Amino acid sequence: GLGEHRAKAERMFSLMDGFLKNDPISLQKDILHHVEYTVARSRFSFDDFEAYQALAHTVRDRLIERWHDTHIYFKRTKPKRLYFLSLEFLMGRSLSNSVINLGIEDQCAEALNQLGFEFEVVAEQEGDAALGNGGLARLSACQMDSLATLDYPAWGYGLRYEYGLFRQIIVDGFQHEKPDYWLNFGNPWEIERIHVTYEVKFYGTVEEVEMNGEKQKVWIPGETVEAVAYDNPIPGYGTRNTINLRLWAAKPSSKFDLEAYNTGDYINSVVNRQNAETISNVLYPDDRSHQGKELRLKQQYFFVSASLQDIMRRFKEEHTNFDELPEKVALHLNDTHPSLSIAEVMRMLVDEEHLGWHKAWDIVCKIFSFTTHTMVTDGEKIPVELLENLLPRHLEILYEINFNFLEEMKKRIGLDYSRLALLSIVEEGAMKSIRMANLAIVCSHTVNGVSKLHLEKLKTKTFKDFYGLYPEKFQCKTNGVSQRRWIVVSNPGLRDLISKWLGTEAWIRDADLLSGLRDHLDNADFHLEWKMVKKVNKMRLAEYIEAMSGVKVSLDAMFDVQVKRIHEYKRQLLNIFGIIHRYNCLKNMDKDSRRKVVPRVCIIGGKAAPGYEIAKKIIKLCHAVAEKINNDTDIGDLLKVVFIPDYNVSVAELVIPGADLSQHLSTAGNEASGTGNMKFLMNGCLLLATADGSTVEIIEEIGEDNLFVFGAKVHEVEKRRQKRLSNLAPLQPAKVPLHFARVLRMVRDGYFGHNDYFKSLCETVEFGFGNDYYLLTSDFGSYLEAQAAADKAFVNQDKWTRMSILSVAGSGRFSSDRTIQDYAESTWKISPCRCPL
Ligand code: CR1
Repeated sequence: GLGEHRAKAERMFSLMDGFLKNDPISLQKDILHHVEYTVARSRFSFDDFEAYQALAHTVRDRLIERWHDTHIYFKRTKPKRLYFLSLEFLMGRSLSNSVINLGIEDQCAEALNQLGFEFEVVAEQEGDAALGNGGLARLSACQMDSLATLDYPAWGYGLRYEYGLFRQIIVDGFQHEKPDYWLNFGNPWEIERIHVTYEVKFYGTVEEVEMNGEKQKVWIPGETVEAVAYDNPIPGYGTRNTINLRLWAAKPSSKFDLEAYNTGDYINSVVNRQNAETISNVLYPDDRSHQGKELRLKQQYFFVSASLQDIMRRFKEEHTNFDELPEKVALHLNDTHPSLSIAEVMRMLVDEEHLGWHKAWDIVCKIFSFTTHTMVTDGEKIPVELLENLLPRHLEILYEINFNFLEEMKKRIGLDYSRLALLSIVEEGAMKSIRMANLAIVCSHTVNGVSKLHLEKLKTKTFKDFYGLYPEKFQCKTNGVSQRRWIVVSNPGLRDLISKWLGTEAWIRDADLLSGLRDHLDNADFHLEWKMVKKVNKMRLAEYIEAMSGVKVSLDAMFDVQVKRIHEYKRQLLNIFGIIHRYNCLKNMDKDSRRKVVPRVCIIGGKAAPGYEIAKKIIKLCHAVAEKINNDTDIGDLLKVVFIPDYNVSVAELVIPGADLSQHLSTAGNEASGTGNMKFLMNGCLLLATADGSTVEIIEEIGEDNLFVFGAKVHEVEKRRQKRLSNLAPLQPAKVPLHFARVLRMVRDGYFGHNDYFKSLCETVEFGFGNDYYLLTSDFGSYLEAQAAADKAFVNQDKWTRMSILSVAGSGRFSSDRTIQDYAESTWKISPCRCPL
């Protein structure tokens, strides 16, 4: 009975002796316990890495307590839940973030200290969890942090790739890719749930059967693999709430090789089992294009199927009627990658729950929301041929969704077949395929852009036709980043300074409070401390640069940084051309003029997709230019060029706080949002940027005077491109600015060596070839002016410091807390559910 139950619970609780304690002595005991029983080392002799492992387990225990309490609380209160579906999460390291969010950083540092270790050194032992490519993936990580901190009842779902994003090795200036087998030394931040498994099915046929006198489609699958859950606790800051990121790994199903086994083909049956495991093995390293690969499709469905089985199981545990689904479940599609979810929910509701098509469709249209992260029109597509083979029943469902949709459209817009063809979820043609974006738009109640400018483009260009049909669906949720990760974890000096001058740490949960820094804008002491913090961060970065590349840099120089994925539209080439131009100017100067020059350290970092040749050439050019300039004794400290290899989250945490200036050079209209700009802004680094993506809103917030804006605006870009292409004669040499032509010629003619190799790179900006699609030629002059303005501002350190303070003070709006609250209230319709202490 109930009494017995309670007595048992009480007995258990007294055995547990309450919760784990967080004073330094208790932490120390736990660390030593884990050294001995988890890491299996002697408590008298263990190294930094083993100390890391033991501390990580100590912290993990505390995360698990909170995780449990949060889940029990959610289960009891049954709030509407958000499920955030994303194929990529770039979590980076977890230790520092966890101890900060748990509020036990000082205690941990002290505990380690007494054992003879230093927290910073121990934290450095952790490798990155790099289960994603770039912007989209890091955004997901920041958003998880905000969901937990704001107490939302949310779960993240993703894939547990065994190989994360490749590690970038530079050999002789060329990028090489090394597999990132990140689980090699174990991962204390995950909890393997060997009992949470689902079967995921592939291939096979669809048959029609009679069921209760009605014809029903059933899918008879041909292959089964098992999905195993790995839970990654995500602690909120200033709350007990700790939510879950559940990642799936593929395991061979215990059933599927029975036949082979019975027929005696033992070896083949084992080999087949291994094939199953490859599904979740490796992250695709292309951040923009996915070209109809079967394995990629398998990954997507594997992810979708396991997640939705888990979600539906939980829903059924808590509720009895599917009519309640839209009030209790919000499913968010992070880009088109998880869009198969739509077909899968239909299949579950129609084929398994027998709700009937219309009822199921009605429900589906109320539960999905979608965010797109690209400006590109030509989005993700799945070849019908692949689907037909791998997921035959889903293809039928997609056809039916499309048929109904087109019928409805015919009623609305008439038999305008060219318009209907554009709207269609199915693309006819040489390669018949499913347009994932169209699917996501048709079936979601909300379609979000990631900046105002992005939304505008979605409405007027990319999804113009859909916007005409469903104007109310389209919304803007400007991206944000977590100030916990990007100030508190990565810039402790700035954190202390901000808290001291604001007189509170409340800004860590409420970034709008950062605007209070404006009250001290002209305080000399504040300026002094501000500059000191930057100096210390520059020192850290300088040490790292020297260790990585052997280049010694001067702390008096302006640290100028461009770090992000390498892409033509991001125009790293414009940066390099600017550097070459600066070099030419320095070479032509007399001694006196040189004395007035602001020394620069130009830092570039980022990975190129392995198959993206031009991007790889940009990396090589960067090294070739660095080699030439850094070894020119004539130039000395006036100009240094550094490529930081293997840019990732933990490198970003080091680089961003140490930057004076950061560059965001995308040709206007190409960067959906950009989030790097926000991280630099929060770290008091000035931006040199085009009016693209979210930078437009940064300009709105801090004013044009507090950053260096250059280049064609969005509306000018189209005109310039048109002009260029309609120009029948190839553009006259005279129309290419002289200094641009000169820099280009130097690269093409081998001034930096490798002229054959750089030829195709040069051609991207030459007429008659690539036609300079990204408009480097026409933006070059304006770019150099912005650079000159930055130099000028840097000379006046008072002015620079003011701009830097105003950047941080204006960064509150770019916290992911603001983004998430907006999503929660207007898109997901979920409310905070705060677990009591
Ligand atoms: C966009 O290119 C945006 C992030 C996050 C990127 C970038 O402008 O800030 O998404 N897209 O919304 C991306 O990574 C794979 O696509």
